[in-house]
Amino acid sequence: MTSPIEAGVIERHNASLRADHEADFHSLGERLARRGLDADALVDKVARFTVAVPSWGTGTGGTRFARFPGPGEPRGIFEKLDDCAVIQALGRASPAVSLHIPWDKADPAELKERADALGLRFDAMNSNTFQDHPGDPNQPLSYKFGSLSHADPAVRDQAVRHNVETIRIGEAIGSRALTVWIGDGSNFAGQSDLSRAFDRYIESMKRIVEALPEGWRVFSEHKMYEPAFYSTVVSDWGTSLMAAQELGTKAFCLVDLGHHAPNTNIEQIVARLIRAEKLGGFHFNDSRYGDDDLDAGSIDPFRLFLVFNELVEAGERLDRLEPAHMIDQSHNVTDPIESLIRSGAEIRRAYAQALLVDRAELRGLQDEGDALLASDRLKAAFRTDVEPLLAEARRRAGGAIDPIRAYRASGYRARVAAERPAVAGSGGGIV
Ligand code: LRH
Ligand code: MN
Ligand code: MN
Repeated sequence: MTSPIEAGVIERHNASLRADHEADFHSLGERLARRGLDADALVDKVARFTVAVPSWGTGTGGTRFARFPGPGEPRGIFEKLDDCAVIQALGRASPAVSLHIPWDKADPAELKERADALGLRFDAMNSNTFQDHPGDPNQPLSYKFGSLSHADPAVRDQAVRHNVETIRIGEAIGSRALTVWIGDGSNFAGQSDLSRAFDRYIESMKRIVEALPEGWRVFSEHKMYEPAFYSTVVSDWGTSLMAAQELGTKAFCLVDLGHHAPNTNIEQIVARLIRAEKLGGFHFNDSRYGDDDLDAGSIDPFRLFLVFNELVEAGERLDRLEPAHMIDQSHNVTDPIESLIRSGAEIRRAYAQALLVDRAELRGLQDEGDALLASDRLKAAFRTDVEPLLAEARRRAGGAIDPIRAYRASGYRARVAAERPAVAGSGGGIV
């Protein structure tokens, strides 16, 4: 396996932090033992939890106003994969990459070969019928007025064919799921028939489901608004659940944390989808106002913890669902590699904290109606500094105790900045 991080960087970095880290891990282990928890078992669980990196997150995302690319931006999918390998080498939380087609279109054999060489694999594929693709001979028609729900059957056919093509690429590179997010909707009352648009979406999705290979799943990703501002065809988890139920056993719902109104109780949505056996996966990110695509856990880590609290609470019911964990962020003011390393750790942090909750005690307090202590016990898990557990999981897997510092010490960004000429700084950003 080739690693873009020079051998020895991680070793030297870990050696410099080892003594402090061991003391911190030991002290946390003692405190956890008093609560009946085994630190080593927790490290194992945390190490098994992984989250896929979005290929599109390795470049500076930009907004619709501007994009401010940083040095050494990846110029295509193969350089994006190199950056993903750096994220994995240091953080050890992200062995898989989620691709977006056609942004990442390339010869599948080459994609597979490169990923294998870097020790990476591919998680869910993402199709893209929310933009026009002028250079793509397979997609000459415009998605201005929708894709899978478009009133014109020719546009719907094109959008279905694009999804099938995305599945075929995914098949060739070892993916086993397709995430469908459509921007379809309307900007004016009266512009679109709300019921007929949804009927057309379901009809198109049925054709996509038929094209799924054995063992594959399709995730429908809901989003309240944007780009359509009056109505969106797959606007909420209720719509997404209706679709998944109608589409059958291969169809599931994907929860992108940023796709809800501020203050929405997302953890309750997660609990409901688990109960309906339709939770397919996540796009993790954080937000304050809308689909901000900020770094996971950067604004409201408590909400992220509460989502994980539901996942851990579901136990075996969740294991059967095997939800796909993916990050979906847009980085505008940070080095995307640093953001993605840190987000992987934040997501694991929420998971580790949720593992600390004494479930039997909590249930007892809930049943007794002890609101204060129930909340306090849950908060006690959230308040625990689990950083030594996360660092130990990384270290045991060959990663860095402090991955951001190790990344900066590696000089990777300066090196690729010299190899990858700067890209233009203006023009519309992408999602
Ligand atoms: C839509 C979305 C969806 C896209 C990604 C780029 O807002 O969350 O997942 O594929 O952004
Ligand atoms: Mn998303
Ligand atoms: Mn989004």
